[in-house]
Amino acid sequence: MNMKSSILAASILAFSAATAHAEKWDMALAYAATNYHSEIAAEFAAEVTEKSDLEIVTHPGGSLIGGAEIFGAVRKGITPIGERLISALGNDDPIYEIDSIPFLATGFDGAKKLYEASKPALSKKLDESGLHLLYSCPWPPQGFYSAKEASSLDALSGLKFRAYNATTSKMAESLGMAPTKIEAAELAQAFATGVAQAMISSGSTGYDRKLWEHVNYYYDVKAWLPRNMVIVNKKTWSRLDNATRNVLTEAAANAETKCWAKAEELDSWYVEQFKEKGMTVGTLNEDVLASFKSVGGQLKDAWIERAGPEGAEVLEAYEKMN
Ligand code: PCA
Repeated sequence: MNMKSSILAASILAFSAATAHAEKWDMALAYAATNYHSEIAAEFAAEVTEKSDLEIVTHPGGSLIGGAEIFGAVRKGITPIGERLISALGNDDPIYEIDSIPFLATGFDGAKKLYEASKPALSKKLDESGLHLLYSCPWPPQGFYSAKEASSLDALSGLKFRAYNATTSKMAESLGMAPTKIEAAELAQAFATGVAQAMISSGSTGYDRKLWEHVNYYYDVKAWLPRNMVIVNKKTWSRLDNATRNVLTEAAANAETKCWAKAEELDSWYVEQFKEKGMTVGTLNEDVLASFKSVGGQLKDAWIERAGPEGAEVLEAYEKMN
């Protein structure tokens, strides 16, 4: 084939690939393209695109819609599909915060059980809000990053703390730090300019945002495992034919299985990277950990009160699984 005809052939192929799909969805993602959540979302999109009439294109790093706006945007149908950190939605309903109750589920097994126990209530709440749940995937256990050594609570006093939900805000405040909500996409900037000096998050997000360039200490607290969820606008979902819905459901189940396994596989790897980059990695001393747990206990009690009988039912179902 000469050059001209191979270019022609390539453009015919590209044209037919582009027109083979009856519909295209832009999928809004908040986290880095190289993060496993985003990579698996891209694999999910590719599987749907390959097996159905629907093409899904992912937009990581808040490039289409910023993290804080994704939930509302999918709900309103501004974009049909997106991924959001569930616990950031606590103002809408306490059920969204169950995965961030401090020290309730602190490992992958517990987090999985908590997901199973809470999934009916979560799906129901989303459905009432005009959304359909496709899948949900955890972040690794949450640790504490600090510019100062956490030798005591006094040493942490007044540190500017980056929060990603109400639980992290309240936790920081009760521990004497000064919280500000910042999306992961803006983290490197916030730490570089001194807007943030500490945070609670997973090794994953610290790794993505090269936190070792800004803070020296990482404490492997294992405070909880928050999750992201992938949601679709319910009206858009309802008008899909059954075959397309089945492809989406199956691809979502595959993504969910892969994503849980990946999170677990990467957990200790991230922490190893911090050591290699020269961070001081360890666990909190007994006194500071006791303070984290005591504040965590208060937050748990406050959640139980806010969540009422529906929340109690989910917690009971979780406790029965253990
Ligand atoms: N990373 C996300 C949420 C929890 C996590 O581990 C973040 O820091 O925004």
